[in-house]
Amino acid sequence: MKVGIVGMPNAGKSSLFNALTRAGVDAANYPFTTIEPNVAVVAVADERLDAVARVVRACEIVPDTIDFHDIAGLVAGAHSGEGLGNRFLANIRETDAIVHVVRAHHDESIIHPDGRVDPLADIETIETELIYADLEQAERRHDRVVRTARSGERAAIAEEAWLRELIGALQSGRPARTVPPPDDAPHALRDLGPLTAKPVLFVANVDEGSHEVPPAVAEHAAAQGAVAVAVSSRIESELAELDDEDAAAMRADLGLSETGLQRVVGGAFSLLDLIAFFTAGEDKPAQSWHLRRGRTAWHAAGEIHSDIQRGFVRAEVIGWQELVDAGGYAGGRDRGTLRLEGRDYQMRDGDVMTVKFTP
Ligand SMILES: Nc1nc2c(ncn2[C@@H]2O[C@H](COP(=O)(O)OP(=O)(O)O)[C@@H](O)[C@H]2O)c(=O)[nH]1
Ligand SMILES: [Mg+2]
Repeated sequence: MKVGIVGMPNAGKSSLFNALTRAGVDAANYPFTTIEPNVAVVAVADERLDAVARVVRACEIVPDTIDFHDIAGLVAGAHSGEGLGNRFLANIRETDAIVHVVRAHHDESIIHPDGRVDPLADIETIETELIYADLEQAERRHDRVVRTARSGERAAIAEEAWLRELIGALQSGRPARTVPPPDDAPHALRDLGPLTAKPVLFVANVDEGSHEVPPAVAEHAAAQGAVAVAVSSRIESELAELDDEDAAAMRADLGLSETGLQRVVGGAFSLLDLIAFFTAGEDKPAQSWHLRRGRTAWHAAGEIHSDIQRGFVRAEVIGWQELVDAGGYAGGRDRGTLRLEGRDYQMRDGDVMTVKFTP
């Protein structure tokens, strides 16, 4: 899962990103992860995975991760810029969700590009850029689809009508998420990948000692069905420099219960309607994975490896709590809580799965 961090210059994106990087995972456990300077790979902590690992005597714990991309260069007019502006837009197009950092702290020593602290105005500046970027993309795509639609192809006709509606919405300042995708052109939304259709988590970068999302930001988020959290990017980046004990003491002093980073990671995670499932075995890693709700054992197998999906025969499935209660797989088999399921079994949150497959 990929999340792009956007916001005005000086909003506090890089400070938040640095804190996330230091809290990041040991890359050795994730051989397929490309380590890039603007990507922070952060583990999604899950106590259920720890319990599963203990009961099956797994050799290590490998939590699933979220990649946070620090996306610089979003300023008013970026959508029309050559080079940097376009490059940054390509970067967010590939993400599953957006974290929108907005300055709400009043430190006068930090310059604001527009010379005033106004979180709602900043949000609107960024959202306008994203809408312009989507509009340009949608118009370009429409020019092409209009020609295939003339051939009478059903999917092209549906896509053309959808693009026209989308262009109208964007022109009147409404985000792409307000226009439902066409039933007859199932790939249209994914092919276009509009930025303003992605789920958004607002992160209000607040004054040290404040824990409140400014009301204007909270209202704006609520109106979109989005979530907003308050974080001090500066404190989080300072806390990330300390060892655990000192950080805990400083948190207690500041009256911060949960880490701001956990709020950001948890918030980003809840944006997508995902469930967790686990794989684990004795002397093997215990691992967590994520899947869109409603997906099947066959889809789950594909998350693990395309070979496992291709050779899928059946899956042994048990709920994590049932596995813990039974003291392991053998106990689950005795109690009948470990079941055999076929490829169409709909995965549930917290399932522990072992796929039998022909290589
Ligand atoms: N006082 C204060 N300063 C901050 C906070 N977050 C970031 N800054 C400062 O604001 C400046 C810009 O922050 P940065 O994270 O680089 O912003 P970016 O341009 O969005 O990446 C830096 O000097 C930070 O130290 C904060 O929560 N409080
Ligand atoms: Mg930056």
